[in-house]
Amino acid sequence: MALVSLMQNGLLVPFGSELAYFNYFWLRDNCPSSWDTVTQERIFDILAEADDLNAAAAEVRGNYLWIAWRNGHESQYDLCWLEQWHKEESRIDVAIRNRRPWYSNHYESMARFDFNALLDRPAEVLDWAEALLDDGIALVSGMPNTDEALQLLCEFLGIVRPTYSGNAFDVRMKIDPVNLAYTNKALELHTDEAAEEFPPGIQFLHCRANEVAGGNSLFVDAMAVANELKKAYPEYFKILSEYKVPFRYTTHSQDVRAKQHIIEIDENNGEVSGINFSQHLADIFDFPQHEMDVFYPAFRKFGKMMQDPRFLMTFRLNAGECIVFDNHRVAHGRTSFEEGSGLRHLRGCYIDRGDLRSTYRVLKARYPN
Ligand code: AKG
Repeated sequence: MALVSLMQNGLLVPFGSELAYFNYFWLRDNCPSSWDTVTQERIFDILAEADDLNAAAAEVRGNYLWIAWRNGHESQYDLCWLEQWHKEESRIDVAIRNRRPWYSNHYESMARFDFNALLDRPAEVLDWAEALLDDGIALVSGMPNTDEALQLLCEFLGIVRPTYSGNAFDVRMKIDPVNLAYTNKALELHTDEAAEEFPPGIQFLHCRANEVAGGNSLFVDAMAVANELKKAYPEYFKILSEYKVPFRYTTHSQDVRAKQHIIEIDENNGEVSGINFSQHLADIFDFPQHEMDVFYPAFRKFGKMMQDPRFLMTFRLNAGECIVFDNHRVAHGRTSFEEGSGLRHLRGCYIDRGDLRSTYRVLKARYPN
């Protein structure tokens, strides 16, 4: 029988020629009896355990590790499960999938879905979620010309996430515009709502009408650009991922401010997880003037790389289409359009990235292939 060695704060389990160490608190916290079988939430209170929590005996029994705790409780752990933790194969996976970079020619190969097909076939929603996780962008066509259609589309993936613009916003020319989107001016590449403490994750832009001369859509995989910046100009990449930049959004009744990293790094794996970029919402950079000497070249290089024809995808959004994209990964904008040349109306809203990942996990478990 394989011998388990009891130590002061944990125990050693033999896996082949290796000895794997497990901490007592971790083991007790994750005893199978710690979980409510219905809600799958933990019902065990580790805080109530003695400070010197300790095993009285432990041994391998068949495929299980058995532990008798000093307070009389007994636990059994599946050895394969423990081995996976030991090999770090069970780390909680937040990001889930690998992101595929894309470039200016992505329009033809962009993942496309039909509103009614999404409505009828939940497995289609899984494909859509995968495309959004991998590429950060997908096009939905066949959208009814209603507010409710957009709300429903969001609800396939999550819950509409309100922002300082409310539950949804209408991009069309307005008499007293509170932001540049509501004019006919060009909108340079940006991510939305960088002035919010937590800028929203997945953005939906439902095109209800686009009859104007001009007004084409611009999209760029800013994650791909950031990774290229990292290779070509590591010192710029460092600056943009370390400095926090102030953003501000003001209306007659709002003054929303937050500081963001231009390039966000995933602290779990050190990879680019997103960006915040908006010249029109950037507030006055407030770090010491001599630091502007290094910051501005980095900021300008990154912004110009996003505009590079190699990265920038341009196309026309048509009535009945909804472009859905990761607002932390994909920067967007539009060209200016001629006033009086027709109607242009886009309706937008957001859900959180976490909602997308959650829906993906649930559907993946339901439709594994
Ligand atoms: C925004 O509302 O943030 C936009 O970028 C609008 C895009 C468009 O008008 O095409």
